[in-house]
Amino acid sequence: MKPDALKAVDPEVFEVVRKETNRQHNNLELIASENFCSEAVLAALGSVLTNKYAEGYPKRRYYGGCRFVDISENLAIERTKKLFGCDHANVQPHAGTQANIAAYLILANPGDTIMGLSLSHGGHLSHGHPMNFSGRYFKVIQYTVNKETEMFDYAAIRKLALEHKPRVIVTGASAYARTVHFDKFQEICDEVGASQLADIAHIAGPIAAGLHPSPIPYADIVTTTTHKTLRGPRGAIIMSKQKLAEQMDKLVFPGTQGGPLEHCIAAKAVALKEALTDEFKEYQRQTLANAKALAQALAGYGFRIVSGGTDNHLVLVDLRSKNITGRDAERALGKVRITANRNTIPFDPQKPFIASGLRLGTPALTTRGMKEPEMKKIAEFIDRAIGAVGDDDAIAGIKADVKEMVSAFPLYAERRAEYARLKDDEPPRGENHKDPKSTKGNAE
Ligand code: DSN
Repeated sequence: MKPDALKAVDPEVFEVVRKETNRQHNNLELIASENFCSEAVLAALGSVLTNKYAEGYPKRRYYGGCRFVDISENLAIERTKKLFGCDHANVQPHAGTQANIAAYLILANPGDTIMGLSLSHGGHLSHGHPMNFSGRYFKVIQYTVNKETEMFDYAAIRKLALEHKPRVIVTGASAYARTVHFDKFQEICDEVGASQLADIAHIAGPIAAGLHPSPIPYADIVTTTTHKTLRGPRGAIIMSKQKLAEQMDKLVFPGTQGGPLEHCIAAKAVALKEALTDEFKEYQRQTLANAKALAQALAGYGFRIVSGGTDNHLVLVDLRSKNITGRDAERALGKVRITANRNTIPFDPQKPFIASGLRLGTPALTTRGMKEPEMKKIAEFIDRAIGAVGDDDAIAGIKADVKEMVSAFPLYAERRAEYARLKDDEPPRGENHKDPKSTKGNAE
């Protein structure tokens, strides 16, 4: 649908989409789990495939008329297998947590013991948090990072596993900047008789590009979202060894989900095709180089980088030396149009809602074409913004510098031009059309 038509049918939602498109262009996006997918991915996502019910799997559906969505779902499956080298792939999970629900139910029974990284040490809600289904239906043992190194201590994890004999050990993280050694985790799994469930949602892109060790040779099940470093639509994928293929498909549908989102699955296929290119490999290399440059530059401004650096796309920053909490830093950055999220640091003295850290990631800005020189400037903007709380002139200065930077790396330019045209086409509204404030929305 052309934006004109959306505007005619629902001007309120049109405004949301217009403003969000401009916001994404006008802000420096440093949320480590976000990215900007391509126009091709968006085209598949916004297609009539959303209309189709296709419960079941290609050639084994419970509805008629599935011959075309069978093709796109098979493409997504085959491309996943090629990209990651897995035996079996299911591309139907609606989101990462849904993928993990199915994975747990294949590997364990409710009440069994599972072991995952604590959320406050960089884990994920679905890795055993007490408020999440994973913490409610399983007995959970949480491992942490080492207090000194702030990295995984495989000897300590082994000791914990030997003590509790979990059925499943979950590997992978949401805020861990160092290499995950899936082979070492597998040695522990083999020793205690556990299955390894690797959740690679954050590092799927570097793994696909061969820049981070892959869990595929080791883990029984690997889950990933498709919208983070993989730069696809919002959704997830499960991969497994052949021996679990049939069971896994049954656990996704009908076990834990109903009808698949065939428009999302087609968009996953497009993103996976993009991920199989050399350009994507180069994009991943630059994302990691940018994270290193950002970490180094921030350290130069006196920020303490958790674990002393990064091996992947994210940087975890301890703000305590700057006398500001994660929550206040997130707000200070928001004022100058830098988007990031507060995050707990290992052994954080603050509650998660306040937090002592910031999690910064480079996937989105690297998609815009930014490189090391921009990362150095962004570290400077961050340092200035954190020092500028309450100083309106300083904030205005940083905001102007951010504006200059984002203007040099346009995002969704054609869409924004179209929205701007529609905005300009609006009939003058009495005296108000002369008021510069009437076009303020364009700069959101
Ligand atoms: N909420 C995601 C993140 O930001 O890492 C994980 O699902």
